[in-house]
Amino acid sequence: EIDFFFPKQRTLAVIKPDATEEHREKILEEIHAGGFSVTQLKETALSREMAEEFYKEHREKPFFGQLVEFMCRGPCMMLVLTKENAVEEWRAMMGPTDPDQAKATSPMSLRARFASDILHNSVHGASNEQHAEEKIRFIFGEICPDAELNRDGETDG
Ligand code: RTP
Ligand code: MG
Repeated sequence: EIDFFFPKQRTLAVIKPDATEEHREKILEEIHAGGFSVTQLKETALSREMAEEFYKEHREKPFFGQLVEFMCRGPCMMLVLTKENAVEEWRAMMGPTDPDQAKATSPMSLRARFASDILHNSVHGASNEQHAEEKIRFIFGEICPDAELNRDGETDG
């Protein structure tokens, strides 16, 4: 198995509460078609406190209140995606934060196809490898057995 020779990376993906059942299925299809392995999966309704902690980097932003409200209004699908360069590849698959920009620059991206506006934009992806590991630990509450796979290929940022 050739994968053995190349370090894999993990990222956290979230299908947000605005995604309909149909969107969810299509997003999951894209994930598999994109060659990601789903190594952990769970559906969770975030409490307000968890949503605040999850997006704590944005605490000072004017949209923070709305973002927290939105993220705990319904169930989220939480996924750990594993692939070489997973962080960057998943963000590319999502497309830009704002669906208008996504439609203009990457019309096949998930946000171009499924997001309704800059806040209700269907999917989340960790912004770098360190955030990915931190958020995976926060959501799944453990140090996952495959965490060691990351060490060799670790890069900052
Ligand atoms: P995410 O963290 O959810 O993957 O999204 P992102 O990196 O593309 O964007 P980020 O700047 O981290 O923003 C986090 C989420 O906050 C909401 N948002 N609303 N109203 C607004 O201007 C605004 N800007 C951002 C979105 O749900 C965004 O994904
Ligand atoms: Mg972000």
